[in-house]
Amino acid sequence: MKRRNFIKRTTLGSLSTLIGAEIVFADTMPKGYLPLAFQDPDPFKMFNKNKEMEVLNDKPWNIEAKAHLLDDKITPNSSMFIRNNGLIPEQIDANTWTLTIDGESVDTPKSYTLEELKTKFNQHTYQLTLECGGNGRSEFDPPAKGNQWTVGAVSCASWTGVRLRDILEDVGVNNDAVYIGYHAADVHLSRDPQKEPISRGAPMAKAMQDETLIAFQMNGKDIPLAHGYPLRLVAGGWPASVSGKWVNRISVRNIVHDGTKMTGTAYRVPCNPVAPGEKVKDEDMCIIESMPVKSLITYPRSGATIKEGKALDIRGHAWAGELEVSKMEYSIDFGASWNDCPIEKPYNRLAWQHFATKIDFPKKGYYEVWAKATDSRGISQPMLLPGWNPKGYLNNACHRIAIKVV
Ligand SMILES: Nc1nc2c(c(=O)[nH]1)N[C@H]1C(S)=C(S)[C@@H](COP(=O)(O)O)O[C@H]1N2
Ligand SMILES: [Mo]
Repeated sequence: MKRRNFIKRTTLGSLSTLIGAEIVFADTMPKGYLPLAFQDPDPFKMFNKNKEMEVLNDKPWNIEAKAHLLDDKITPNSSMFIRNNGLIPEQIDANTWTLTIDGESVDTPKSYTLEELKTKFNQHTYQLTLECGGNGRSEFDPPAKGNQWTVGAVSCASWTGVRLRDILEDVGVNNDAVYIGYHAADVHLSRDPQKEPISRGAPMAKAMQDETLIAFQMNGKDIPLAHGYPLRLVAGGWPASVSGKWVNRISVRNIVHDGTKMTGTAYRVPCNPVAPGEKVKDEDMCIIESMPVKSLITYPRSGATIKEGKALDIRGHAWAGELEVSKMEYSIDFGASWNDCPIEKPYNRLAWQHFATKIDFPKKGYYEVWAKATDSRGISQPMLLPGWNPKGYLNNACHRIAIKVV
């Protein structure tokens, strides 16, 4: 990226200064060659991430948070997970960026500059929970291929933008519209320009919700590059793969969008439960829509110790896709009994909710605190694992932390 251009313009002498040693065989170094000393980028610096984040993959970049890094009510960039299917676009010029609305259900495609989007439509800000469909994948058995996310592929940031609905109404959408599909500027791993790393979407009803935004700000600033600068679709409560980063086109489709990662086992699960490892026919797979109820203890970290006779403060967040979390409970006896835990109302629809309580332990020893949320339909998190599926999606098992009372 910038670094490469910088190297082109840099003399050998200054390269040596940067490396901190003379390049002894500089004469025979190929012209334009980038010394390895500059080839291993530090993802924590490059993306401004907390050093405790876990890099699961560097081609493409996939980085997850740990539970305790998600303690803030609004997730800061420094602890927001990164999930990329391809390569981050390298040349972005916000001044010439456009969003085009097209597709079978649009008679006359229309394009907007960022400036037009910002001035023509009302701006809205929502806190929106974005959880990767594969969060928790590492627990499934038989294991599923893909990034082995544990618990940290979830965030709830504050997103500012304009409603997709307002844009679609401005363009004019025909009655036969069933789905929107996004297209973005990231590059396929093969670098083949004909291929898209990912192009997903949502049914019209989700596209038209108040909270579905075409966002240009995250937490009050330009969206960080890794999270979709300069423009991103944000659809809270659904698998975060629906929230296309670096979006430059949205197609209004008269069929269920058939872009990359909309079919096969990608972001689809068996419509009915299957035995672990079972082969599932393509027609028996359903697209993931609203994410299931889930929670995360963000304080203390697992492994904490506390003095006998003292109460333990715990806190965290819970969310339930399109629904609200109506009850929060914890257990210190491996789920044999449950205690109520106060939980706040969401800041807005599709924002995660915060819980906190104090826990007393009967005597010295090893304990686990298990957290369980229940959604407004009365559905709770499973204690250990939900139903198996081929790609290891939707693991909403109770989060558990270990505590020693000494
Ligand atoms: N253009 C584009 N959008 C994308 C992706 C991608 O690879 N390219 N990944 C998706 C997936 S699978 C997830 S989970 C979220 C991750 O968002 P984040 O990296 O901002 O946390 O972005 C989604 N949007
Ligand atoms: Mo994802």
